[in-house]
Amino acid sequence: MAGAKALRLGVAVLAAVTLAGCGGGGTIGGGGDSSGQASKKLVLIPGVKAEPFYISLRCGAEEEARKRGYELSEQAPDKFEASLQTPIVTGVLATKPGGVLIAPTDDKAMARPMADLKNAGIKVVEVDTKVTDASISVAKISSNNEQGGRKAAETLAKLVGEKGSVLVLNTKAGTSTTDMRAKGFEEEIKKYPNIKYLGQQYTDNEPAKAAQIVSATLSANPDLAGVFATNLNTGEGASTGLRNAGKTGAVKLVGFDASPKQVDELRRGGVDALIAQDPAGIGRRGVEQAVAAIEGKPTEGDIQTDLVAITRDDMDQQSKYFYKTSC
Ligand code: T6T
Repeated sequence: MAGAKALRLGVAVLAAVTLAGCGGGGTIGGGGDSSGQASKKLVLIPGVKAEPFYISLRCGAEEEARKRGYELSEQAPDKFEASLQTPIVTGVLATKPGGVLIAPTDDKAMARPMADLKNAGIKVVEVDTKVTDASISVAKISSNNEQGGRKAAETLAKLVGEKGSVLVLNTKAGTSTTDMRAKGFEEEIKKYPNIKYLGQQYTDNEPAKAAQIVSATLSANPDLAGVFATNLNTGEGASTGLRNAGKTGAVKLVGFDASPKQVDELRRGGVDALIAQDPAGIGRRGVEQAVAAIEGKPTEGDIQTDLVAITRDDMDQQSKYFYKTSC
């Protein structure tokens, strides 16, 4: 990207902590053994199994749990689906850990099973996504997703020369993070009068569906100039769709996340910029907040972690933001 420079979003800006003054609850974590001793067991329930963002989040969480003398285990659904995540939560409830770190796969459907954890005295921390009921968790840690969407719009507008049609590929309605990214994008893209916003289409978080939507949109809109893909799977699928249509590099693509596949596409020109999160930082802060709540100390409410926009020009300097496939 000519003249591109690192578009750092926020080591100083977005890592701010919004002190919501949420108490961690004076009582020691309700989860525990028969002696009433608060459990030092934590369970991570990510949105989906074996996916680089959540693997990187787990790496940070495991590191922090080890440091604090807590034991962290993980139980993950095979797909990003509330119908698969709910029975996992119910099963974890029965084991009565001290705390659960969860990325809810639906901002409404997951509230009930998460409230059951809270009502059993288990400290709930939301990592990455969250439910609309803000009373359940003792802390919520995520990227500043709306800001990330705004930065994606600014980056894409620059890439397309502030003209032509652009499309947003979202994942599934009710995923709080990607919905906020799309919202930020939609608000920011209005600032470019010569850019026609085609709206957003949902991919069910399936790369193949993302590729299919790109192909269909290109047929209906020959002036398609750019695409913003709101997460890892959608970005990988969009790269494939553009490649299949012979439009790699001609239609500019801004992705979100930085999986090894996405980084490879960035290097090969299959994607033009990535908005990377700090999943390990989310994991570390999530454990920190769960331990504070279990030990009866104050928690920090809403915590926002770093985001950084990475281009081909600066990717080698930003490699610390590349996601992992193992810890
Ligand atoms: O983008 C991340 C995460 O922030 C989002 O909530 C769901 O999708 C990812 O896990 C990437 O696939």
